[in-house]
Amino acid sequence: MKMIFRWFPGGDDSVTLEQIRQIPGITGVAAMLTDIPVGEVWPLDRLIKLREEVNAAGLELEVIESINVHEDIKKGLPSRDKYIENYIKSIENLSKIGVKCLCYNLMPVMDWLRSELAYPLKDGSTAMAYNHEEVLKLNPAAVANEMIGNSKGFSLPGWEPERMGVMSADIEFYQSLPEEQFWSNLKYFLDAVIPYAEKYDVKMAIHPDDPPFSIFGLPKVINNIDKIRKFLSLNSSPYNGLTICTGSLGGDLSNDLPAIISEFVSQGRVHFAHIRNVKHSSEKNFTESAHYSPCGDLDMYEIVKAFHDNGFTGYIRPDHGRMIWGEQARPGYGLYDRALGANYLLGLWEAIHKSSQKR
Ligand code: DNO
Ligand code: MN
Repeated sequence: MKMIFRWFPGGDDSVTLEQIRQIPGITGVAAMLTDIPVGEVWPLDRLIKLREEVNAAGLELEVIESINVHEDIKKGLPSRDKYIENYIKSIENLSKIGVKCLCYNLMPVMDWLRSELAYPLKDGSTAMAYNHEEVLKLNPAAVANEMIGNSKGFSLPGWEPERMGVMSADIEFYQSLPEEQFWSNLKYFLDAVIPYAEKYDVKMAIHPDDPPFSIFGLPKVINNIDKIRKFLSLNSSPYNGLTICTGSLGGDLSNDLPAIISEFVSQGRVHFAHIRNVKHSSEKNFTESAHYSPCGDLDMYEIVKAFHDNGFTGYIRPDHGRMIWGEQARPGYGLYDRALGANYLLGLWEAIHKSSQKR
């Protein structure tokens, strides 16, 4: 297992590589080129520069999070072949700079969604929150603007401006697309891309849908154990793998995280883990909490143990943190709370590992 940290290059992050390097136990970062329009090839020269910058700070760049998948691929439009070709070319370029794992998602129209980016917690910190009723009240076309406004000038990772403009039309498209057609579009993508992921030795790791329940009638891809089984069976290569994001799947309390982790880690299908905690006030309403188990609904000991005991050898990163100690940063991606999270997770791993050796 390698503990890494998400970092946004190009001056897009208030957290520096030098700071990340000082967090005990962090060996590398998960990064992305934030300015390449979705569907275009990630240029090799830009990737080489990125790797050099990361390596110069004493860190590794083995994980890319994420290359977004063009909507035409998810919709199954004729133009998808050109975008798939570009995606494959990007994977080839990633392999040339030594990337081992590519985190991505196939959520239609939008990546993760929150109703509040700075919800005040009792301890004086703020965290991102999801309130289902509030989200349903939003006019989809206004969602993007609203979130940008709340985020005080930060744009959301993975939300390209041109993608926001066509949001309403896209939502209507998916509302009338038969669910099985959507799944066959995903299979078409996987069957085209996975052989190249194998060839270039870059493991694909799909991120779960966040939140895990349907909004605006959009189909869900990865939100429970059955969907994960279905997705993995679309293409049985181990290069068609998962990012297990505990906070995303944990948005639905009926998801048994240790059972999900055990099943897919033991099959060698999990390559990356985002570990964080959530605290529900009702079934579909939650705030992101500190990583420590008593702060939320998820049992971090059981979660880390499920990874450990099933022989997980991939990458783990702490996920969204709260804003604490007055920090001003990209929502979810400050330094302090994620650093606390990383070291808590490393502590759990060490304890679980040492006690397993004594047994
Ligand atoms: C949120 C992240 C996601 C993730 C993408 C991967 O903070 O976990 O945005 O990077 O879904 O494509
Ligand atoms: Mn995540």
